[in-house]
Amino acid sequence: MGWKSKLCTVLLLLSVLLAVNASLDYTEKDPELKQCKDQCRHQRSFDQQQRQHCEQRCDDYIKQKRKQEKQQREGGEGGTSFNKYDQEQQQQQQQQNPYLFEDEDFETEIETEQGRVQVLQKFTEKSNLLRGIENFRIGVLVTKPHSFIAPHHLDADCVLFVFQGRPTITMVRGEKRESHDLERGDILRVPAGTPVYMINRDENEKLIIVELLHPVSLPDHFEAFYEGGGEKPESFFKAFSREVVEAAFKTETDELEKLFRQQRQGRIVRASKQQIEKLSHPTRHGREGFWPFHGDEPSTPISTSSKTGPFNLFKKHPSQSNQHGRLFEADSDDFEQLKDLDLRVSFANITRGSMTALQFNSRSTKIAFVLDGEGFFEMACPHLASQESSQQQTSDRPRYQNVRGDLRRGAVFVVPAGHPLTTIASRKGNLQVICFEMNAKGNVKFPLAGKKNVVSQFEREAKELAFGVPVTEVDRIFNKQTGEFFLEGPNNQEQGRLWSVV
Ligand SMILES: *[C@@H]1O[C@H](CO)[C@@H](O)[C@H](O)[C@H]1NC(C)=O
Ligand SMILES: [Cu+2]
Repeated sequence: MGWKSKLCTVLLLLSVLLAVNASLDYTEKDPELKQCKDQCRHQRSFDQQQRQHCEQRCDDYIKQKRKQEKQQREGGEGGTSFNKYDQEQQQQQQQQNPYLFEDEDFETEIETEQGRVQVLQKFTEKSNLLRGIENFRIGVLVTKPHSFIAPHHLDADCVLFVFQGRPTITMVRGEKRESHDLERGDILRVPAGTPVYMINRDENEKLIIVELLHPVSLPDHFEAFYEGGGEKPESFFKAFSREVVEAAFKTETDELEKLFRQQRQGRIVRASKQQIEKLSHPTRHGREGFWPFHGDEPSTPISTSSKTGPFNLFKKHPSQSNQHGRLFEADSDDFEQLKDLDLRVSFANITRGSMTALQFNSRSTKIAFVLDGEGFFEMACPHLASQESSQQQTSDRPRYQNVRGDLRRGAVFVVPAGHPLTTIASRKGNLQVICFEMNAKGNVKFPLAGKKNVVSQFEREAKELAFGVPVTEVDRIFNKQTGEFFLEGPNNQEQGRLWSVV
């Protein structure tokens, strides 16, 4: 049987397989995809190219399937909204929710046996409404234990967040080299153009890193440049002409070719236990004393400066904490590396069945990445509503459109400044989200429900004038919820009926 027909059998088999356990990783979120790829890997007769081709076919197949499923879902029903246009509106917004990104919106930049890098499409590719953040990109890196990510530099500033695994990252800064052993909860800035390599020193855990990228050359596009390599990854040295390289290295081409030909395993490879040990460099305070015994030559000093080191989000006191969730935040006061990007990084751990109080950010536009759990968000957006009414020439449409998006691991959603939002965790488990918030300086989070909500701070007369009812009525509603920030969620969310019509 030729390998192509084998592939067909594999795909056929897969299309009848239904219930499989959910896989716990971003690289192969879809159990069907994982299985498909496993099959490719276990075809003995395949050479590497055939295997890759086979895996690519799996990707394409799943993408196609996802698209079809999505189309079907969109024909179906959404939640019930508070206002009277609910059904019609729900259907429309499901089709065109420009604020939600899912699997099929990611592109795979790197994929090897050991790991994968995925980059989210440009924000403006989805919608013009996102052009305020067009200069930012989101990436995800996932590797197996004991991996090595080949040395490279990016033409983009990068702020990374470690969700899982134990990476050691080494950066070359001018004549200095510095390494940082990172752990869960660490944030680190890798300045644009810094040559960097990384390992996952954990023996058992996968590495999961989420990155915010800010390109410095083209506004919305970045590239990686690999110093080392052979056939795969291809080193940028190979782009130069023979004479130039010979002169630059004072070496004959034959010898150079030997050097730049061997590596074939790609940009993420497996490292041995000994190599991992050598590449781990504890430079944290309190662990610095290990240095002379760590096998590092004194001629290449390792920096211990906290100015360039990581900041651990989870070691800071949560800024909000109750039984319904916890919020950890860091801005440039906590971590100077966030200053020139004017960025705040926050991590919300919303307890199962709970929600965040309706609220909005005064200046910040937020990019949120779902690390774990399921749930949904709802947002009020005047932009979408006005786009629609201009098409349909109707004046009795609501001014704010309900934007709702289902959230699951790996989803990304964007919340523009000023937009009221709530995020709800399903009853199945905690919803854990990492957020990058732009325009951090001077931003205020305004609660719209619960303690300290905006309306309760209005003067008596203002309340009456604004709502046209006695102040007691306004206060009765706005003071009833005594929780703050994280609240008990809706009861009947499983049916997808969030607010019932009164
Ligand atoms: C989120 O909360 C759950 C439940 O309290 C906990 O098990 C989990 O470790 C938390 N996540 C993080 C990253 O702290
Ligand atoms: Cu809007």
